[in-house]
This record gives sequence, structure tokens and C-alpha cells, in this order.
Amino acid sequence: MSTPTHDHVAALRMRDPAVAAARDRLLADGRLSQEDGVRLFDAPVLELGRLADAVARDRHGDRVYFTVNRQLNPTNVCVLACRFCDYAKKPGAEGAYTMTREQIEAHVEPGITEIHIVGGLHNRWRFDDYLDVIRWAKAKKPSLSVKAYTAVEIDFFCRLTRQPAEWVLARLREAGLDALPGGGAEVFSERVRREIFRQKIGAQRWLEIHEIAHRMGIPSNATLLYGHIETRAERVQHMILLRELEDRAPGFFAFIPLAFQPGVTGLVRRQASAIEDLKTIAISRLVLDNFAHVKSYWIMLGQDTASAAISFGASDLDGTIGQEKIAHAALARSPVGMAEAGMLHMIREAGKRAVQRDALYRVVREYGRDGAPLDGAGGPLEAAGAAQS
Ligand code: V47
Ligand code: SF4
Repeated sequence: MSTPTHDHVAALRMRDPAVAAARDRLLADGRLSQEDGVRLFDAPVLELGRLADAVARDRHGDRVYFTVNRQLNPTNVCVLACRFCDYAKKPGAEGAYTMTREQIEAHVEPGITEIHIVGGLHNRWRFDDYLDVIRWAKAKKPSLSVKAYTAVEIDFFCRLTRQPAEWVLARLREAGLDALPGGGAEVFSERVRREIFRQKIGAQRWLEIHEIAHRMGIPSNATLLYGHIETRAERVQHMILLRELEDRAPGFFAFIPLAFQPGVTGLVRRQASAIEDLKTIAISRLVLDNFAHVKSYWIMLGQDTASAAISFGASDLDGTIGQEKIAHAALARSPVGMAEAGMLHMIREAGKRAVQRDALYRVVREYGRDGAPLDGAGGPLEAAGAAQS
């Protein structure tokens, strides 16, 4: 990744004093503080968006990344009971499922380049069962990039095997793991942890596992679950802890703010507003100056806000996904999967250029502003008739 320039940021004239101060700080190669981040939440959203978009353009030009992937949630049986989670089921409960090898293999469809595996902490599974999920997916398509198991699952495997995280991660890598997803981070606040996920690992262990992975050369992502009982200050604190880890042990690809889907948890009445979503995306782009990408995760944001986020600092749309189960157990209204043409359409509508990537951000195919592939092949946008607007 080349060093970002400041050309787009330097060309901006800001009207809001807090956003202007943030721009000046970034231009001087300074960093936004906790207080700066919190103050920016009160700034006008369009001003924030202009600055965050300029930062994203200085890093990536007009490129926005996406992947043709599937999400695989092999079991929803979980020994924990996080208060925000509508997905997990107790063993034997109605709706509890565990996929067979055939069902797992069926998720590895021919056109995908990435599989994202995450699920519950099963009471009967051994570490080998989790390794098998990766082995079976990889055996079906050896070129597949595998992004699998959150730090919460890695910690669970350590307890199952009584082995340190280095050993667990080395076994997973032998089975075919390429990268860790960013889930399980929730919010790095002990107050929030005690309230809504008290059985689960906290900030220290999550950060430790990602640090170990990075030092072993295993890249990862980081999420933030927001829009429930956390404060804006706790959101910014979460970003700063991630920024410090990336300074210490580089290896993060993307930061992914996950908009909480209230479902039937009773925690909050409604999902965060689109304005709050866009502010969270923009501020994370400004605070996380050492992260390559901020991801606009359309499954949680909904397609409309996710496509607006492309103009508020997001440079990655995740992927086509397929049968996502976690957000949809919490009644998310987004479709369960999206065709490649839909991804291209969202990016083109935002006036940017699509780049199809794999889980390791290697370029699979680049597209022009008109949505046509630059290698001259007939692309899915044309095939779906979406190239004319
Ligand atoms: O860890 C659970 C969250 C995460 C809800 O790394 C919820 O590229 C919203 O981590 N509303 C799993 N969120 C998903 C995840 C992820 C998603 C996309 C990309 C990547 C990546 C990672 O989902 C869990 C938890 O934080 N979650 N319930 C809910 N009701
Ligand atoms: Fe289990 Fe994860 Fe749901 Fe918590 S969020 S109950 S660990 S599946």
C-alpha cells in the first residue's frame, strides 16, 4: 500500500470550526485525540463527510473495494448468552442448527473468492470440528481465501485445547486459514461488557489475540458494535485502542462499524439513524489514520445508507455474502445476499470505481467509472442491464 497523499484534504475549505481544526491537524500529520473524535459527532454531517471522503480519496483515489464472498455460519449453538444476540440458541432449543459437511461445502459456490466463517461456541464441538469446517471449504476450492473465527472463538479454542493462542492460530493456519474476521470486539468498554456481554472476553484479550495474529503474519479486521447502550465517547475510545494496536503490531485491513440490529433483544427501540451511521463511518475514517479501509457493511446498514457511506469515507463494501444469518436473526431488513451487479451499481452510483478483491485485498478485477471491467471482459453490470442509468 502506497503512503497516502494529502492532495484532496489540502484542497478543502471547511466551514465548521471543529472539522476545520481536524483537517489542519491531519494536514500537519497530526492525529485526532479522543476529545477531537467526540467533538466531531456534533459537527454537521456533510462537513464531516467531505473531510472523510477527501481522506479516503487521498488513500485510494476513486476506488472502492468489494469481494464476491459467502458467509458461512456453521452452527448457532452457543454456550454463551450475550444480551444483544438474537442469533445464538441453546443446545436442543427450537431453531438450533449444526451444518453437515454437505451443507458447508454447498456454501463454497464456484464464483466466490472468499469465505467468511463465524458462528456459535458449540457445547459438543472439539477444536478439530472447527478445523474441519476450514479444511472442507478449502478442499472444495483450494484457491479460496478463508477469513475465519473471531477472537472470541480463538479464546474458546484455547480453553478447549488448553493451548496458547499461538498454537491454536498455527493449527488454524495449517488447516487453511488466511485471515481473522473482526467480530467479537463489540465495544471496548468494561461498563458495556458487564451490562450486555459479561460472559465474553473483554478488550484486553481481544486486542491480545489480534496482536498475536498480526505478529504471526495473519492479518485481521476489527469491528465496533454501536447503536445500543454505548456512548459516543466509548466508540471513539474503541477506535483509539485499535489505532494503538495497529501502531504496535500492524496487520489490520479494515475497520467495520456494525450498526446494532435491535431485533427482539429489547435493548433499544430502534436502530441508530442514518445520520449517526454516517458520522460513525466518517469519524472512524478520520481517527483511524493507520487503517487502510473503513468498511460499509450493507447487511447491517441497509443498502441505502451503505451506498451513501461510500461518500463518507468508506472504501470497502464487504461482499455479496449470500445467506447471512446473524443480522437476519435480529430481523435486519437488508436482503440476505446481493448479486455482484448490485455491488457494482452501488459503487457506480456514488461516482466511484469498483475493484473486486479477495480476502487478502489482492485485486481480482478493476472496473471503470462506467461500470465496465477494465480488462475488456463483459462484466456482471452489463449482463444485468444495470450499466445504463
Ligand atoms: O461479533 C451480533 C455482531 C458480529 C448483532 O471481519 C450484531 O470482515 C448487529 O464480525 N446487530 C459478527 N451486529 C459479524 C462480524 C463481521 C461482519 C462483517 C464483516 C466482518 C469482517 C466481520 O456481529 C458479532 C457481533 O459483534 N452482532 N448480533 C446484531 N443484532
Ligand atoms: Fe454466542 Fe457470539 Fe451470540 Fe455471544 S454474540 S451469544 S458469543 S454467538
